Amino acid sequence: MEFAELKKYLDEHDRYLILTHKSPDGDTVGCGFGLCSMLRRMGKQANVTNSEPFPDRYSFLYEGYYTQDFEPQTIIAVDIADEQLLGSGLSQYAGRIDLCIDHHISNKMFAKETVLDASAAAAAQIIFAFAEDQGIELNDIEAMCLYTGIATDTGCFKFSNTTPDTHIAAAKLMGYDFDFALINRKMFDLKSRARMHIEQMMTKDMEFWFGGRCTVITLTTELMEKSGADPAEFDGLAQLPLSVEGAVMGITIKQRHEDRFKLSVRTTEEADASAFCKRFGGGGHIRAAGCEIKGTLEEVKAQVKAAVKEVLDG
Ligand SMILES: [Mn+2]
Repeated sequence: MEFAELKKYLDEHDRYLILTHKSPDGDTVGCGFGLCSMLRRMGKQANVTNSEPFPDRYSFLYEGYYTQDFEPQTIIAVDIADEQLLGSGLSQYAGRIDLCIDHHISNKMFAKETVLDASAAAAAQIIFAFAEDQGIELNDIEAMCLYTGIATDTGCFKFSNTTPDTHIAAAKLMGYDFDFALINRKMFDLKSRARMHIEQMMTKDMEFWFGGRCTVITLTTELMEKSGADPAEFDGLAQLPLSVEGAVMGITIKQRHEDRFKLSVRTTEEADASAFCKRFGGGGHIRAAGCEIKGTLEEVKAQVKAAVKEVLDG
């Protein structure tokens, strides 16, 4: 669907329910509340929802939001590539989504109408482009929501999905009145004390194999329990080992069960993470992949070390 058709579609329909994906990120939440506000200003009824309550982390995106009382007629999904991502709380909408606005090349085309631009760094970048193309003036809150979506999906404009268009969209959004520096601090710099403590432990016990060309951190269930931190605090550690200078491979070994470990592998252009994980029946992308290995921690480490040696020697 082109932008002009999308505008016509939004004008002709009403009673919108906007669905966001499970384990919500800044893009899906930003798109949800940004689009909801735009629709309400167009004189439409609109609500936003998620499988679970929206995380506190994004509370600044829905501060003034209130639920409107109406029976939903038009179901929109934002930043959702697959109906599986609706989560159990929204699974009743599977098969009845009217419109999907997304930027994932893997989109399953499950909605009756789809606005898809896989070159956009964030779904929020598509909504911004739509508003600009159709002469829809944004307000400060909508601009803040869309900016947050773009900033979070690009890792604060660091990931390779960032394009000149991404920066142009962000630059125009920064012209509105909201505190982008505070948002980026909240999204990228601030961490809980528990998280800081976990990173401290991980850094302290980091192993440097083969002269530091492979760095390894290990998360045992014992260590995770002892920390007393929420399990979610252990997510997203995989990037940590590769941040050490000289590392070509960064491996995070996380205990799943007594004798089962999950590996997250990150690599620079000198090694293929996906090929490495395939050896153990896993897979993924060339720079980021994963697999599971059975055995005691010692056995798993020995196997992994032997495989790493082959990769680094090869
Ligand atoms: Mn996204």
